[in-house]
Amino acid sequence: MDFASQVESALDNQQFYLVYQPQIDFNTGRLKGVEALIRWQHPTKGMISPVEFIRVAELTGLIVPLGKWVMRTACAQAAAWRDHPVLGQIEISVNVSALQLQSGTLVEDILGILAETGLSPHRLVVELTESAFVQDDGENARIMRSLKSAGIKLAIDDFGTGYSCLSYLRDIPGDYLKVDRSFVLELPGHNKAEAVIQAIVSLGKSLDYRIIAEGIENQAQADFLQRIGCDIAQGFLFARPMEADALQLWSSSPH
Ligand code: G
Ligand code: G
Ligand code: MN
Ligand code: NA
Repeated sequence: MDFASQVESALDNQQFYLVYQPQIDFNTGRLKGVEALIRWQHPTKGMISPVEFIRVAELTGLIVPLGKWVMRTACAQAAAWRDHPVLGQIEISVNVSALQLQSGTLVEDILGILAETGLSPHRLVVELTESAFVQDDGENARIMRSLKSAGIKLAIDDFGTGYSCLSYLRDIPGDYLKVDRSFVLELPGHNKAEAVIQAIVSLGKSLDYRIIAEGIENQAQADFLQRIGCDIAQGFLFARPMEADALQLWSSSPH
């Protein structure tokens, strides 16, 4: 069976599952939200990274049903946490591929899933990688505005790596800017990486974005990012992506 067919049958055979990585408010230390991340437990090959199969799913169009599965599973999970004192309040971020935007039904798909699961749109953040805005003829920005007017929040992921024209930051109603991990990796002490991050933070803030730094692995990185005004922290220093049960335990124990 070729790889694309394996992705397709994995969806039918429930080999995919989601893990959730905490995002912490730098100022309050509280849990702000979680990012849902897909995992594939292959029956013979073991764990396969999304880096390997998302691209194949995009090339074959399978990303549309797969992305819908991710959205439905994440929203159903967030809705199921309704009565949990911490997890009942937080936002859930879901990665959406640029190719899902081109399906033409993204907005109605998401609204349908929210209605079906009963999750409030204010609890959902759509994460879209910056490269989705390269060569956007305006259609993607229009989709973003429809999501926004439904009350859904928007994060621009992998910011700083997409070679896109910065003017889109002004044209789309984004809520969060996620500084790409590759910049955080070089902190602290690399003057140029520090300068780039500071520029991203100040640009983002002046356009009313909240800044999320991802890939924070040590305290020195966290201290630097907090000092220059990042709002939200995500990374192994704080917590790894976890399955729902583990997240529930984590959120009710001191950390
Ligand atoms: O979690 P991990 O670091 O293995 O993820 C690797 C890459 O896969 C990241 O770029 C992440 O954005 C992407 N990814 C993880 N889950 C999803 C998903 O549900 N949908 C899409 N489109 N990308 C995902
Ligand atoms: O592209 P995107 O931002 O969606 O990718 C998020 C990915 O980054 C997740 O797959 C997650 O597993 C990974 N990740 C999260 N925190 C860290 C970290 O501190 N270090 C590294 N190396 N990867 C991380
Ligand atoms: Mn992401
Ligand atoms: Na990212």
